[in-house]
Amino acid sequence: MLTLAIQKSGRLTDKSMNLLGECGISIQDGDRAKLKAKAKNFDLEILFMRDDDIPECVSDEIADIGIVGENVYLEKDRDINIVKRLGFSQCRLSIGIPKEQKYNGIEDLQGITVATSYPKILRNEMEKRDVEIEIHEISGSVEIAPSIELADAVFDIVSTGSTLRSNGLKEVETLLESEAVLVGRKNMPENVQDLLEDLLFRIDSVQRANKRKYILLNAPNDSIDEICDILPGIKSPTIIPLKKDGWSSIHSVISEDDFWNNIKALEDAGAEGVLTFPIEKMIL
Ligand code: PRT
Ligand code: ZN
Repeated sequence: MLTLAIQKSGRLTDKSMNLLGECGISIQDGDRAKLKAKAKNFDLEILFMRDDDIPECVSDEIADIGIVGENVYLEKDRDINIVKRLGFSQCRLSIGIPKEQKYNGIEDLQGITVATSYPKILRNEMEKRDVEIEIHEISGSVEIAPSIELADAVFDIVSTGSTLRSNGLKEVETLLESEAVLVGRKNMPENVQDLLEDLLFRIDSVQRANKRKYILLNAPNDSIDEICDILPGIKSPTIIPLKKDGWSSIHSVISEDDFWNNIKALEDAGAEGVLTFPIEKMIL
């Protein structure tokens, strides 16, 4: 059996459960008041816990794998691996200083005191940048530290920046970009490794599909070559003749970015009736 630790209740919980759902794994009882659940159709057990406990739980081999923010993985610094980057719950870890203070560059941070719940990441990142600071570790409400003169600056998670702004701070340096990651323990037994490979295969299919769209459009036959150059397709687009003489329907798969970047070119080439559909899974 494969044992997966996920956050019991927080920003990662729904997205972690959705990912399992997209991988075709349904959970026996969705009652999260319980600490454990089993999958109905995959040899998987789920442990629900605080995100901070997940790296230790994986390094102690209570769980084989876990889903955490990269920030938590790095700060806890356990002997575990990142098995897969998951792309959701993106955020950045940044330095914020009082908004009225002038800022010319990272050298302005030399010698200041910074309040944070991420002392290890902060120390590493500042060492890389050759700037010496004093770190004041606090576990919550980091943003209020400058206003109560506990520190000159803060280092914390930023997403929209509104928490910093509402505490009279401005973001001046991003030291780390983070996203949810699947972490795994070292030296997995072979049967557990096989189950993990199966799960990773499913996650890859879901990630490939999420990045792409199925596109369908109509075009005059003499535009087909030009449109096919714009739409590379998986191997080659499918072309089906329409009842209307001299016209065809072209079907292909396109990335979301390519779609928006090429929509004008498609129109200029004579495409009409352009439709896109989400793809549920893209297996190979
Ligand atoms: O209870 P438990 O310990 O399990 O949860 P938690 O409270 O420690 O974590 P949680 O659920 O808040 O976040 C889990 C993970 O989500 C984090 O470790 C990050 O990897 C990721 N994440 C993504 C975020 C945010 N975005 C985020 N905006 N984590 C926290 N925030 C907070 C941040 O702490 C700050 O207070 O949101 C505020 C900043 O947001 P903006 O939009 O105002 O800039
Ligand atoms: Zn936490």
